[in-house]
Amino acid sequence: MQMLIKTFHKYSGKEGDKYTLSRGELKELLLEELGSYLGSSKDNEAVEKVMNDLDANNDGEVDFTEFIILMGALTVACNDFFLEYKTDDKPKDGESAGGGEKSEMERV
Ligand SMILES: [Ca+2]
Ligand SMILES: [Ca+2]
Repeated sequence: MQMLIKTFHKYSGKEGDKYTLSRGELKELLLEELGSYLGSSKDNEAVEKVMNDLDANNDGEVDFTEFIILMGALTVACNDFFLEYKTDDKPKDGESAGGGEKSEMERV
C-alpha cells in the first residue's frame, strides 16, 4: 500500500495540483509503471479511456481515491489472469522434497 502512495505522489507532484494526477501525469504513470501490463494497449486512446473511466467526478484530474480504484481493478484483472494460467500447472507438493529440482532441469 505504501508503494502505491509513493508511486502516486511521484507523478502527481509534477504539474498542477500536487495531490491529483492530471491527464499527462496519469499517462506517464501508466506507461512507466504499468507499461508491461498494458502491453499492446499503450496507445493514447487506451490512456484516454482509462482516464475517463477513472475520473469518477469528471474534474479532469485523478485523485488518490480514483487511483486506488484503478489499482484494485488491475489487481483483480491480474489475479484472474493468474488463476486461469495456474489451472494448467499441476501442484507437485510431494515431489519438491526429493528430486524435484533435478526433474525440473531434465525437463528443460
Ligand atoms: Ca498533478
Ligand atoms: Ca477526478
